[in-house]
Amino acid sequence: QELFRRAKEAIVEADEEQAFSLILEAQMRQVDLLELLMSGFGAGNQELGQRFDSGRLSIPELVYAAEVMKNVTDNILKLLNSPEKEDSFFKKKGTVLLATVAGDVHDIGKGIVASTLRTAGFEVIDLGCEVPAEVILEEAVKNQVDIIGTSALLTSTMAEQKKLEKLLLEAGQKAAFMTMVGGAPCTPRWAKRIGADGYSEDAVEAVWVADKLMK
Ligand code: B1M
Repeated sequence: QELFRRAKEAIVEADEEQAFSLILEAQMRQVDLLELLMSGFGAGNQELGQRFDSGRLSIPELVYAAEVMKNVTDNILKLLNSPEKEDSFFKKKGTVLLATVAGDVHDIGKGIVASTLRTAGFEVIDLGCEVPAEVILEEAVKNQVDIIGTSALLTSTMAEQKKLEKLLLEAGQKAAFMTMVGGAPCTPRWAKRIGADGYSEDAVEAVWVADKLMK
């Protein structure tokens, strides 16, 4: 779609004004906002990664463009999860606690996972980013959640997901929660190795995995 192409361009060019006007345009044209986020703005975000990788983008440029992506994501997720859209009619499927692990600020993907889970009928408690394993466990117990989901985008912070599994075992809480992991460097093999109950590649699969874990 042409709209998606322009959305991609707005992120690559870090043009926040243009990005926000594209969201309005999409709403008027009744384009699915989640698809606009994933296939349009998300594609721009991927392009940023590639440019950064190949040295065509400096860190300050990446930080600036990522800030635009973050604001765009927050805005779309707010629109998608507005209270009037919330279906209080049906019983919630379960509660999922989400966090990006300690030392890791990447929270764009986790935000999208939170949104798809909410849309699918889960209650989501989002603890944000840079959350230590101890706090994750504490909040999971306090809120009696069903699933703990952690996101890690850096190879160095994946170790925190392992730390959480260890902490759950040590605290005798492993059986009380299902756990799932995600984020670009994670794999099904990693999930299995650390003893997590589920892994998902993207936000759509995350719903499928969460559904399975609730059974
Ligand atoms: Co950073 N960064 N970054 N970064 N950044 C990556 C991850 C990197 C791959 C870029 C690169 O070098 N090619 C690289 C990591 C290398 C590695 O360790 N393997 C990297 C680096 C090195 C860094 C810094 C160290 C750079 C520096 O300062 N030298 C620094 C670290 C800061 C820190 O965390 N302590 C850093 C900083 C940043 C910004 C702040 C500029 C910004 C983050 C802004 C933010 O999130 N608020 C940023 C960004 C934007 C990226 C890239 C370009 C894009 C990440 C993203 O948002 N992807 C990224 C390169 C890339 O991934 N191509 C990169 C889009 C998002 C929708 O996808 O997050 O994968 P993703 O989420 C997906 C799935 O993974 C899955 O579903 C989501 C939606 O489909 N998923 C889950 C995610 N979590 C899940 C949880 C689940 C289930 C599924 O269950 C619980």
